[in-house]
Amino acid sequence: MLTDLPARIKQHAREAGFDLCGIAPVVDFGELNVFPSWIAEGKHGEMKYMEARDDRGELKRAALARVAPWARSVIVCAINYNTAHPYSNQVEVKDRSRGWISRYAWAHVDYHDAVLGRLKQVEDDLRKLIAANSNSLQLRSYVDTGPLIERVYAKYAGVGWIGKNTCIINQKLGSWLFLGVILTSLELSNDDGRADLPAPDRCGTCTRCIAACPTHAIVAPGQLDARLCISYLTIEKRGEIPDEMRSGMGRHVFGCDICQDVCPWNRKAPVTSAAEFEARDGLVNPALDWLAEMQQPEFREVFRGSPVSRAKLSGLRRNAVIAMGNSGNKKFISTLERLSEDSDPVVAEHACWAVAELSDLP
Ligand code: B12
Ligand code: SF4
Ligand code: SF4
Repeated sequence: MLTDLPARIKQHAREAGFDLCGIAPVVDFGELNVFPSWIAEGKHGEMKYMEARDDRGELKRAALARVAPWARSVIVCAINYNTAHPYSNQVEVKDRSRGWISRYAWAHVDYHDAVLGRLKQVEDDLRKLIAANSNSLQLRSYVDTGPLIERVYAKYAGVGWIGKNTCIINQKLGSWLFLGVILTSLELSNDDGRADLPAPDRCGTCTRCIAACPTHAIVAPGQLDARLCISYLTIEKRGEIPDEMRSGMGRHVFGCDICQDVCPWNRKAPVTSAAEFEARDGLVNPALDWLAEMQQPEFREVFRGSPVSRAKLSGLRRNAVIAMGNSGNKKFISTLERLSEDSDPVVAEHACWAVAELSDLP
């Protein structure tokens, strides 16, 4: 076996365009014990895929050693997706006729494809590198969909610590990072002279993210109730948004960045060098009436290949209508009255709610 393999893997990850790379062993880390109770308490809401179990009835995402018994190490890669545009809490984006799509979803590309393509490149390099030494090499790359909680492995690989907002934060890059993992049958160490594993927690006494979350979704440091999170409500939740959650959503139409925008570790976060994450025209702080009245052909054209397509047209229009109701901007009333008779019953119901919200204003 090549003794400098971990260093070479990290070099290949850099060549593939990743900003960070580390290696974690396949171990039942303590943080994984939180997951079964998180699911049992229903904090995942309607994200049924989180409940997937193996044939022994164990939750797949917390049982990597059982689900992939051949896996010995997890290569964790991260790429910076930050672009030079304002944060959602900055004055430049306070126009009440506009909404917020989260930073990760402004680009032409879906991060799953962008990250997976790079992971495959690292996989290929690795196969070439050790083909002569091993004929039983197994490698499997995942972005989001693997049988593991990526952030826990990222912490033990030294990519960053898990902040109180539950995000992986790197001391130099902040938290605007996409993660991707390669499970491997190789027994790899991460001991390239680093004494800082797992990544030390640098949140200290700060609690800005918890205080800033408008829907109180961070129920304790490092613990999120997804049912209360604007990101879940705008991206994952189908159909009707519970009445009591609507006003807290503000003008968010897809995802939410608040708990990262307020984080001091993102104050000087560098901008990505990956051109594909540059924002598409019109998506930073988009006009709400444009989104609320959008029809399928334009939706397909504007959001082709974008993460926003996950919400589907109906979800995006529903979110835009709620945002209009929260905007305090009475000029939207006539548009909303028209939308309250929309052929999409979800859009129509939320538009009725929004009209009532705006009409009640002095
Ligand atoms: C489901 C999911 C969501 C859900 C639930 C989020 C969540 N916090 O669980 C929703 C839709 C809300 C969501 C939102 C977002 N997501 Co998301 N999401 C995922 C996904 C697919 C699974 C996450 C998961 O397993 N959650 C289960 C819970 C239990 O795990 P957890 O919250 O991470 O909690 C662990 C730790 O916090 C730990 N822990 C740490 N300290 C402490 C302390 C104590 C006391 C305790 C008890 C526990 C604890 O215990 C838990 C493990 O059991 C991952 C990809 C993956 N496969 O891992 C992406 C992922 C986490 N998401 C990501 C992103 C970018 C986002 C958003 C920023 C998108 C946006 N702008 O809207 C937001 C961020 C919201 C937030 N504050 O987390 C990135 C995160 C990158 C990063 N830097 O951390 C990931 C890794 C996707 C990727 N491949 O890049 N997401
Ligand atoms: S993404 Fe928004 S709603 Fe979700 S925890 Fe962070 S601040 Fe709260
Ligand atoms: S805002 Fe403060 S507490 Fe929250 S993740 Fe950032 S440093 Fe940690």
